Parts: sequence; structure tokens; C-alpha cells
Amino acid sequence: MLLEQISEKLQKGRGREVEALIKEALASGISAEKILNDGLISGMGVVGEKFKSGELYLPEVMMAARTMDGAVKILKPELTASGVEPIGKAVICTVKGDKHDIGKNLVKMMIEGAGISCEDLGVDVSAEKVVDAVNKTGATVVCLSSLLTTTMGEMKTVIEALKNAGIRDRVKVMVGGAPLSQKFADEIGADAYAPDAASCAEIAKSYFN
Ligand code: B1M
Repeated sequence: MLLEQISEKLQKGRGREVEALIKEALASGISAEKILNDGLISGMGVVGEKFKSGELYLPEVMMAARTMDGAVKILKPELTASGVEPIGKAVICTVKGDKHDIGKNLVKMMIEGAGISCEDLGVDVSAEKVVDAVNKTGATVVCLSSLLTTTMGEMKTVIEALKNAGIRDRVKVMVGGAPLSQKFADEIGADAYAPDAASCAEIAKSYFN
């Protein structure tokens, strides 16, 4: 019931009400993972469907996105471990042309929660910037996010740029985002496809064992 309410209020962009409901849900013993998956992410899914069908417009989607940001901040301490020595380094970004960052931010949070330090390059990031960041940080995992069918191809551009810079073999390239699939990841020569933030953190962690 509380999770349904969280989903519904998120769809309406009611930030304060969502935050109060989340606190109530946590206090009643519902896990942060369940609130994230069955309340917030499922609510954003409905927003996407309604946007597609023309029932919601861009400003309403932006309100929901802002609400999601605030909600995730409340859950962050529950979802991440702190004070642990990092087991490795990753860089993460949303690829060039794409400004969606909610999924990327969740992935970053879960990766850090798995004990991996993660340099966030932000959104709309060129392949050259990814190469620079790998060289500067010495990261051995690169996480790329894309939410648009029109920007998925940029992931291949990043992989090519890593090859051209002679550092492809030094890094594992992981890709994710709603329009992606394992098939696409295989086609572009990525090392892994992660359908969600939790599995991304799990796969990334396995590279350091
Ligand atoms: Co946009 N948008 N949007 N949008 N938006 C989609 C993606 C869309 C599917 C909506 C729709 O039509 N149904 C559609 C894309 C259609 C297509 O490509 N075929 C779309 C469109 C068209 C657009 C614009 C072009 C609209 C316009 O301007 N006319 C525009 C593009 C701007 C740009 O990027 N250049 C645009 C803008 C926006 C807002 C700014 C309003 C806002 C983004 C706010 C923000 O991110 N700060 C927004 C939103 C919120 C969405 C929807 C509704 C929700 C996305 C989201 O945050 N989901 C989305 C519809 C949908 O996806 N159903 C939509 C919640 C999030 C937790 O899930 O990001 O999938 P997700 O992340 C998951 C997994 O995918 C995975 O883990 C995450 C958590 O488990 N994952 C990774 C993600 N990244 C990963 C990286 C990894 C691993 C796993 O690394 C290895």
C-alpha cells in the first residue's frame, strides 16, 4: 500500500509527500531496495508510458524526475556502505547527446556501495572525455549509460576510442540503460550488459575478486 502511494505521488511530482512516505516505509521495516524498485522505479516506468502515450508532458516528467532525485537522497545512506577502503576504481557517464542521469546516478550509488570508487563524468559525455578520465584515474571499469535509441551508438564510439588510445585491454566496459540488451552489448564488443543498478554493482565487483 505504502509502495503504491509512493509510486502514485512520484508520478504526480509530489516531492514532499513522497519523502514523508519513504520515511514512513523505512520506519515500518520496508527495505530501501524494495522502496527503490517497487515504489520509485516502477513509478518512473508509469511516467514513461504516460509520456509516450501523450498523457503526460515534459514539465510533468521533469517534476517526477526531480522528485525521484530527492527520494533517492533519502535512501542513499541505506543503499550504500561507507568508510570502507575501495577495492577498485570505475568511471561512469551518460554518453554524448544524452542527458538522462537518474539511472546512472543509481548505478554510481550501488557501485560505491559495493566498495568501488566511482568517478562520475556526468551526462552528454564525449568518447574523448572517457578516454582522458581512464588515463587520469587509472580506472579499470567503465560504465556507460544511454536512455535514447539515438545515443546507444555512442557506446560503440567510446569502445573504438579506447581501442585507438591503446587502452581497451586495460578496462572492462559495461553498458546499461532502458533501450539496451545483451545482444546489443555483444554487437558493440562491450564486456558486460547490466539490466539494473544492483546487477551492475555485482558484475563490477566480480572484476576485482
Ligand atoms: Co526522457 N525519454 N527524454 N526524459 N525519459 C525516455 C528515455 C523515453 C523512453 C520516454 C518515452 O518516450 N516513453 C524516450 C526515449 C525514446 C527513445 O529513445 N526511443 C525519452 C525522450 C524521447 C526524451 C526527450 C528526447 C524528450 C524531448 O525532449 N522531446 C528528451 C531527451 C533529452 C536528452 O537526453 N538529450 C528527454 C528528457 C527527459 C527529462 C529531462 C524530462 C527526464 C530526465 C531527467 C533526468 O534524467 N535527470 C526524462 C525522463 C525522466 C524519462 C523517463 C520517463 C524515465 C527515465 C528514468 O529516469 N527512469 C524515460 C522513460 C523510461 O525509461 N521508461 C524517458 C528511471 C531509471 C531508474 O531507470 O534510467 O532505465 P533507467 O536506469 C535503470 C536501468 O536502465 C539501468 O539501471 C537503472 C536502475 O536500475 N541502467 C544502467 C541505467 N544506466 C545504466 C548504466 C549501466 C548499467 C545499468 O552501466 C553499466
